[in-house]
Amino acid sequence: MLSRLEKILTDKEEIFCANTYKPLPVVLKKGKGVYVWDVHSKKYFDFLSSYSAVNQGHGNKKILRSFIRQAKKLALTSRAFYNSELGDALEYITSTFGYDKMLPMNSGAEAVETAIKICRKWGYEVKKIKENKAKIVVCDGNFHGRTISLISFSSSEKSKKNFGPLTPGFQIIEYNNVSALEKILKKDKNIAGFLVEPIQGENGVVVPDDGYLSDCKKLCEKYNVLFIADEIQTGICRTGKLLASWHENIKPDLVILGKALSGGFYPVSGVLTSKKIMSIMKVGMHGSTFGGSPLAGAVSKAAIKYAVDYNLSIKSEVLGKIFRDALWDISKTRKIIKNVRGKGLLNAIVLDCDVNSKIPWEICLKLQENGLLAKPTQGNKIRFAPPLIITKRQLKKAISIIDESLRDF
Ligand code: IF1
Repeated sequence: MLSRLEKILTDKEEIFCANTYKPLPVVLKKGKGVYVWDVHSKKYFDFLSSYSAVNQGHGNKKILRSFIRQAKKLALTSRAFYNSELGDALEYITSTFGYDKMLPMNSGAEAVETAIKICRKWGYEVKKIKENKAKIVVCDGNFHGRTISLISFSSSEKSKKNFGPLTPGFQIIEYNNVSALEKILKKDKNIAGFLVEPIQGENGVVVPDDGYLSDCKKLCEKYNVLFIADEIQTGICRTGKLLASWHENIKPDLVILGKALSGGFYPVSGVLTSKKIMSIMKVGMHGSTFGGSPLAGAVSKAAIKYAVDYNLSIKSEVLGKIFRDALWDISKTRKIIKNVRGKGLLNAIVLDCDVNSKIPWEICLKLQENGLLAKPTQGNKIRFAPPLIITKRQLKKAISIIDESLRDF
């Protein structure tokens, strides 16, 4: 039940903002580390981390310091001029991820669109696909963002209805099915790229079989197709490695980053690739007002440096295992849990209820009452993704809240 103050604030949002969301009935005003506080100063564990944008924790001191220092000096120049931060930041970021170059953008969707442009151009100018014939293979259950081109290849009819005409040039295959990829690559010589999430976040934290990604990468090499990993949600230590692709020791041709690339302070995204592939993007072919700003450079360098210096991958790996083991344990008495899945600190429970059931939402309301914020995804799953700086002690407390909240379901 919302208080009077919360009602005033949520009504304002309802009246003046496009109504494209159904938020949990909580009004947040402060965040620190793994916690957020509502307008009545009630404290919650943030188990969504803004969909893995706040891996480094709310109000991360190191990133904040860098953000404020740069914002005070110079936030934006446009790319019409050089700036003192970008080159230094991208030198650090590209070397950390093992690539030669990055094309900096702002939102994740923009970075996916950018990767599609690079892939298509490579298809025409390097693979010599006939003009306007290039295709990119994607997976059913994908989520890559909400622009017209990106929803064009969504497998959810709801997300594309009445937004047409849709962008052509995409083929959808089954996720986690290597032979489906082999079949299409064998048949169609106009395939320029394969765009895939190493773990499907929005689809309910769907983890593919071990070897799926490496088998697909080998097929892409065999058929001269670019392997494009969308690591916007799985990247930056979320799954227990700096990139989720590294669990299978593969090096995607293009890696797409976003979200925690700035620790949640400022929209920063980008596409990492080799000098050879990026060389096809010439002056005037792409850009953005804020992309590669001095503020983006300073914040993203600080965000990645923090993730590396504080070993967030190892924390995520170790604590994620503890978390999943605990959820399996809870499932012995909380029969509503049908499955537990995830990698590192990107996890979800699959509930034993229909995808249209109200139970997941009611469980999230109960979690909220007990001091933990999470949201259902794809009907009967609840994603649990705390900031990676969570301590073992805090995780244990959160696990007891989840256990307690599931008691009556
Ligand atoms: C919302 C979903 C998650 C992403 C991957 C690209 C993007 C996203 C793998 C686009 C963004 C966000 C969008 C956000 C909610 C959240 C989300 F529910 F929408 F699908 F995480 F699963 N690739 N995901 O996860 O990045 O343009 O948003 O910066 O739209 O409310 P973006």
